[in-house]
Amino acid sequence: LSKSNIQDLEDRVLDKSKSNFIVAVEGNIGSGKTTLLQHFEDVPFCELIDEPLHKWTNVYGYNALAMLYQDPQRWSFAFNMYALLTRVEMHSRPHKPSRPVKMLERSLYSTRYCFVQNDFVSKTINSFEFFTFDQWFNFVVKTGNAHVDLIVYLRASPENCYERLKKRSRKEEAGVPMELIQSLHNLYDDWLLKKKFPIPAPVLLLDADYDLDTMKTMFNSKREEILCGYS
Ligand code: DGT
Repeated sequence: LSKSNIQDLEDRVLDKSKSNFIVAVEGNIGSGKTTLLQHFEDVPFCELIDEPLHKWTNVYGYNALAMLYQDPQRWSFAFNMYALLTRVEMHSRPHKPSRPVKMLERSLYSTRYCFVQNDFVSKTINSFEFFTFDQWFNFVVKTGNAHVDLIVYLRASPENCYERLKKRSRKEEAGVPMELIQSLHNLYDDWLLKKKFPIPAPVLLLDADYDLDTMKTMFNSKREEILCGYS
């Protein structure tokens, strides 16, 4: 984005959103959420809060993400409880005065409706663990610590997500099976398209199956919608 573009964008976005605004970027593993966040990194009125991956790979010296994929039965519950904590931190971090738009990589909602739901259905967590997480989730939502104003859903085919995942070859994700990508894809659709779970904010659906350049052009043309929900 050029400097004059950004100034123009700032005037229009801030005029429309009127106050602080929280955007959650959602989508499967490998759908391109990081690319979207990076695309807006020069926008001075927007604060980017990416996924706390560095925290998950070093929890008091434990690589929790690696443990999760090595033994999901043993570690899913602990991982998701820790994810709940780090996500609440993302949601509730105060807006910086000069940055009224906050853009989050995922939200507490996808931890619950996609990851934890998948763990419960595939039996990597049991009913007691599921209800414990769910009670915490409900409490956090009820007490206003998971607010979002807009969800941007990057929807890519499971095959593309899996390809990208293989290509970037994060060592912790070496054991991620295609079944997980497929299941998360279905759960994202259940939640954000079929509305089988509560949707906390309006959804902007973006087709994320295109190559990088095309995605960047799309992000540019939709920049106002992405940053404040209006074009
Ligand atoms: P991107 O840019 O769309 O490819 O997204 P990434 O890969 O930068 O980030 P993402 O969303 O794939 O998350 C990193 C890893 O953390 C991935 O292996 C999935 C896992 N993960 C993220 N959130 C949760 C969660 O809430 N629960 C569980 N169990 N795993 C999670």
